[in-house]
Amino acid sequence: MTTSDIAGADLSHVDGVRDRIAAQLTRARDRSRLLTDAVDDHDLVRQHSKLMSPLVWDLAHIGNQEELWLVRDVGGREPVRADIDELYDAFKHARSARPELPLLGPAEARKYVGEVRDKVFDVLERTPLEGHKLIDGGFAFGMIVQHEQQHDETMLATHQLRVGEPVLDAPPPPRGGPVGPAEVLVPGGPFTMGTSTEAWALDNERPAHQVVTEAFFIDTTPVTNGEYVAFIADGGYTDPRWWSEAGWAHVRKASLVAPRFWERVGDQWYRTAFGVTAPIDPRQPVVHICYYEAEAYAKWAGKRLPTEVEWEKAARFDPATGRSRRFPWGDEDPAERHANLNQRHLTPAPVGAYPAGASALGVHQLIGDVWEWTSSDFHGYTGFEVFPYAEYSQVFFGPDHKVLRGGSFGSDQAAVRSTFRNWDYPIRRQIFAGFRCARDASRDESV
Ligand code: AVJ
Ligand code: FE
Repeated sequence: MTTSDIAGADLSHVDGVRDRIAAQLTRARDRSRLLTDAVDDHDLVRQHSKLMSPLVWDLAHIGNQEELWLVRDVGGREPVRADIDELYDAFKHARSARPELPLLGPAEARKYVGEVRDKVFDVLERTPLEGHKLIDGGFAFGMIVQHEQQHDETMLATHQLRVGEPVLDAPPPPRGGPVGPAEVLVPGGPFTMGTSTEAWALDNERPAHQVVTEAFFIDTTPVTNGEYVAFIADGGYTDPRWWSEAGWAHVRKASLVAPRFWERVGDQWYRTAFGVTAPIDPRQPVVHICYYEAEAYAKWAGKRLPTEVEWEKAARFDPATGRSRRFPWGDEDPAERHANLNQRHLTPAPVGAYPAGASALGVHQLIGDVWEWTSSDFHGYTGFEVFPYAEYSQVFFGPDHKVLRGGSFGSDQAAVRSTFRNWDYPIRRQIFAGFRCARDASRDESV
């Protein structure tokens, strides 16, 4: 099985909420299986980076969350394995400590997640999908589908950190194309941010609320490898003028000189992706940079990072109607022509590869390709309510985490929307993160 075998997401022929849930659960499991069957038992139990869990931890954790919410809570059934809850509670053990735990081995973990899944299909058949908030519209099932897909993206990042022969395979992304002007003007005024209606939206995306912005410019595309090389070549990493105080301290301490997984040979930069080393594609969005690098590049370029408000307005605002779309291209679910999602390819696509996915204002590749760092700290919107548990979002609110938007080539469409909010520490580079720039519009530019 290659990664493209798990990428099909057209569920438009599937009738009814129950059948859609079943199809999404199966899609997620196919992907988890692909990512864990691709390597041998040694690679499943070992730690490929202090930043990551052993793959076999992610697998059993996926099953344990599914058991907690769908078998026990929604289903009201007896526990499958109450004895292992503590091992797979992400708050009890740091990722770096997980390899030393008495974890289920690969065969046990596979058996466990299979047993849980069998019970979940039974619960799904017998549960009315309405009547209380946790289950309305199939929410709890949607939350668990997203949880599995989020861990699958994390496991994909573990694969990227793994050293050894390539084990994943996928076709190259579509070719790039024209994108029009380098920047797009987003008009000032109100727009609707967040959602109160998207059935599977998580608590931090809620509620829908009006936000007023000034006019601003946002880049039509994410910053590319070619553009980023110019920053490196101009001495960007050694010039404190471009870095924030925290960014400069970090770049010195961590000795950063280029994006993670890059290496220079003579005059050429190479990048290693999933075990394959090749010259960088100057037209692909840069990936595996931290927040501080994005911030420094933007300053060097005479710009800044967008706030998450600006990012979402550029993605959703339709000036013809004044309303906010579900996705940049409209209200329809992502199709292959719209965005580089679902681990269909193992790399960001060159800019201009998805003209059908551009926003009403003409901004490209907001969804898919690379997560985009914004300048915003992660906070609850006004009217935020914890649902259904504080450990999903609320415990991460505050100045320590920066918001990322849009999803990457490794995000599944079940787990990405224009309202979806991701977050991480500003020093992290193992996630599939890049960025685009923005700038204020001057008075005569904004008319
Ligand atoms: C939303 C991606 C930051 O992986 O830490 C997984 C998602 N929450 N299990 C993470 C999540 C609980 C979360 N992110
Ligand atoms: Fe989790």
